Amino acid sequence: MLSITRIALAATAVVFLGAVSSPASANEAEDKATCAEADARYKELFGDQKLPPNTVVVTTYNYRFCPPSITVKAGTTVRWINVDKRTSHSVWLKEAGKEESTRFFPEESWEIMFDEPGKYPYLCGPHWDQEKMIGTVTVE
Ligand SMILES: [Cu+2]
Repeated sequence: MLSITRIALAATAVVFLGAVSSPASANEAEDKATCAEADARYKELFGDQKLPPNTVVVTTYNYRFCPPSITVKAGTTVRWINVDKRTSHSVWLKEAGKEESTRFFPEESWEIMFDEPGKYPYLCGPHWDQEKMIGTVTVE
């Protein structure tokens, strides 16, 4: 009697853990795959483009910012480049009290220089709500 209860509890624990951990890792794997595609698109489109000094690139692709989180030094310009085929995106540093950027279309970009250390979460205006297209810039 006792051992049956133990087995049942153990089985419940496994099912519970599985339910909690698998959706998160599935999303993470999906995001990684999306960003790998975005990197390939970027290389195809802009592979030999020289960036100005102190500039880093974040791509927008398939409703994701790639990479979604970056850490930069104060004085760095972040350039968001759209490597999608037909969707436009924006960058909205809403928590920092900024206005939403203009929408940038495939192969277009938008950029801003970060000179104040801090954590800057941002959204894509048209896609943050439905698609959870969000990112963070941490400035050191
Ligand atoms: Cu978007």
